[in-house]
Amino acid sequence: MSGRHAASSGTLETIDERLIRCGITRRAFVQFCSSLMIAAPYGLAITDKKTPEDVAQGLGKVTRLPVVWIAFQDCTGCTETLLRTSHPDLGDLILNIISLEYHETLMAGSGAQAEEALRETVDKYSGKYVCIVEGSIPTRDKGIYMKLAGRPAMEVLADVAGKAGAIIAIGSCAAWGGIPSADPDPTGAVGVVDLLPKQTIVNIPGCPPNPYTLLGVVLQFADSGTLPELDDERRPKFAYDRDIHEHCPRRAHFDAGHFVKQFGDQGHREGWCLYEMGCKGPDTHAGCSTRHFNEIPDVWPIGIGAPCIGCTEKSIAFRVPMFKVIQIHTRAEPPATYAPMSSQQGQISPLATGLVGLAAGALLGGGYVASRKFSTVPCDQNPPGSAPPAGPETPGGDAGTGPKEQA
Ligand code: FSX
Ligand code: SF4
Ligand code: F3S
Repeated sequence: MSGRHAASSGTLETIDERLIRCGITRRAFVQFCSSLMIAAPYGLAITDKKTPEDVAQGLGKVTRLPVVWIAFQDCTGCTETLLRTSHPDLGDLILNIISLEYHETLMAGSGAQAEEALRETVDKYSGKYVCIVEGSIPTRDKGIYMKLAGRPAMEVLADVAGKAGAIIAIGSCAAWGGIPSADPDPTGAVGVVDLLPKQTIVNIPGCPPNPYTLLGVVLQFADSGTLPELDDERRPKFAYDRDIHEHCPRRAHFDAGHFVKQFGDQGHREGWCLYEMGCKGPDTHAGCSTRHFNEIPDVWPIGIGAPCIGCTEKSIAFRVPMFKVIQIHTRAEPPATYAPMSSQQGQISPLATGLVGLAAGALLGGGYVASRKFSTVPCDQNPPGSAPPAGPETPGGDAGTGPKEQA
């Protein structure tokens, strides 16, 4: 179904009409479009090879897509990530770009009134709306662990998602079970795809995911009725095709063999690599290292000094302990733009630092500064891939037991 087709029903406005009516400036909309382009540098039809003004012009003509948002076992983090922007106007703008017809957390009505609103929306836009599902669905004991208006969540899902034009499972809970499915999984929590395997479903895992990924998918669907290309896990490739490690700002320290050994140690304070603290970045596909949260630079796990827990990966987050060191399966080559920083043993070559000083005409001063920068904490003599790392003193309490690798 196409958003433009929906326009012919005469019931929904275009994005331009809505923004003008609500007094939202063109500048704010163009800024939003430029953020969307950063989140989806390629692979999203609405932003491909365009300028922010082109994107704004194209999107302005699109009919606002009716969205029905249902929530099951979750923490509401996915809703928060969409609306908890660093400037409140952006949250407003987002709600004007899509037509959020039903969302239990955000709507004023409750009880029978809310139920009525859901029924009306589903009937009115049957086959045309996008159903966004947040949270996992309990299946144990016939799904009795979560009911809405007396109906098990499984039944609500089949009814509401079943009549949608497309389904988006937002967050790791809706994509594959997430936190509620962690051992011992008391409710038999599963993702949408487990219950509706034949439906058109886009998974946007992350706990929470980046909101621009969701908006990109919704807007492409509104514009052309198509979905972006997906990977084997049904994740949009434009947002999940690279691993965190590829563009991590700490990658140079990984290559140089500089590893944090304990939270708060000198290496941690200097921003060294968190691999030995259990960082799952090398095996985790997501754009967090280049697309930070809340539009604030460095607001993402590694940016604030915490290891990536692999929240977008079904086989890692809430399955592999947070601080356990993993074996790397998808080692990325250093980007070509990085100058080589380490010898094969993972140490800075004294010759290299000396030459830098010589070239600057200040051998002693330059060499001293360079050696201070890299030598306050000894480099790891056994970088990943050469020999097992020494066991970090992790909060899990299993320090000193040697390598703790994922099977
Ligand atoms: Fe929370 Fe969403 Fe995590 Fe789950 O995100 S941020 S527990 S993925 O369903 O609200
Ligand atoms: Fe960054 Fe983690 Fe890779 Fe280290 S292991 S470079 S902290 S992604
Ligand atoms: Fe999740 Fe790792 Fe990004 S924990 S938010 S995928 S840095």
